[in-house]
Amino acid sequence: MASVKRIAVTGAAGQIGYSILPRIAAGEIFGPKTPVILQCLDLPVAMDALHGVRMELEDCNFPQLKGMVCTDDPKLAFEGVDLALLVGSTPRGPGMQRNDLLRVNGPIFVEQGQALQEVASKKVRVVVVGNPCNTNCWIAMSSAPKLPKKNFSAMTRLDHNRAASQLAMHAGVEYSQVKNVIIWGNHSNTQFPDWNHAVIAGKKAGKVLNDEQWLRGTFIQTVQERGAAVIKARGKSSALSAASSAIDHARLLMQGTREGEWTSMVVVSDGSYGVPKGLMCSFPVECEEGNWRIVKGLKFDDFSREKFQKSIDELVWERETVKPLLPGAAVAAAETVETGRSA
Ligand code: NAX
Repeated sequence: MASVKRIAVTGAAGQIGYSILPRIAAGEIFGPKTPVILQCLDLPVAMDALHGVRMELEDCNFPQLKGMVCTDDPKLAFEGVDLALLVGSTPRGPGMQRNDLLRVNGPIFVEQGQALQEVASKKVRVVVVGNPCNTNCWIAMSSAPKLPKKNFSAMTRLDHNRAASQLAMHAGVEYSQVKNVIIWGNHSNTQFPDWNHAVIAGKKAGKVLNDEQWLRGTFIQTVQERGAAVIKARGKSSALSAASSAIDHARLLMQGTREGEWTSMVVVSDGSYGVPKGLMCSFPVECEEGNWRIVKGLKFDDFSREKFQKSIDELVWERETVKPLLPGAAVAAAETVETGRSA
């Protein structure tokens, strides 16, 4: 039997929490032979609801589930964890602009980054789902300067899955036939879903579809606006698909991508593809045993470069907007990452 893994989930009483917890408890991230302990965090006001989720998980009799912690204290929730899925945050309310959301959620990720640094395993992998996830991840990473930057990532796998399924449906093939789409940039409607390197049943997607107008227009727009379309249809934001994609993200990170395949993931830029060093940006990555590397050497045409640059510019603006939220020491550490200067 593999050694037990402790997995923290924040916002555990929320919609995504409800969909993701049973899948983690069933062993979908580390594999069915690895026992898990779930360490669930939510706000004090959500403790009754979280207790109900706990009862349901107990009632499932998952053989891999060896224990559960349910708490409103980040230090208890993150104690000794190997993996932390940071899902909980304040949703965007009516009339809220993106910078309002950044300012409301920033302090959550300062506190959680600091708590992770203090009590989590030194090898902890941190995956941010709560929006705006790129910049929340940058805040958490910058608030935990003693943890390696490479241990932090945020989720664009939902956008990646959306892009792949749109290509599959347009081509009339099964979902599994589409590989290597890429989401570049921000998890927002400036993201650039890129089909140029994707393959459908082993052939270049552009050649198989032979429909440049659809790819440059409807495809990009559908993927960028899919979250809003789900809200319009369901009256609630994506939860089942977000949970499923978070499972994909964490499983691929921990168990590895297949030979010749990549996933999209928000990771800290090393300067690749002209993305400022230190920015949390979505790239194509290959993964192995909890580590990722950015796929290098892919080419952009002018159209793609312009789309990607728009998203990079938005990320730079977001980072500037949240910098005042970081405690002084964290700002200095973050600037060291950006400039490569030592403190
Ligand atoms: P819900 O509102 O259903 O649940 C959020 C939960 O987080 C609530 O139970 C709330 O009490 C809790 N929470 C709030 N502040 C907290 C804190 N400081 N510590 C611990 N828990 C806290 O939202 P849900 O639909 O589950 O979505 C969660 C987050 O995922 C949102 O920020 C949402 O925008 C984001 N999403 C990210 C996606 C992505 O692709 N990266 C896609 C889906 C989703 O929209």
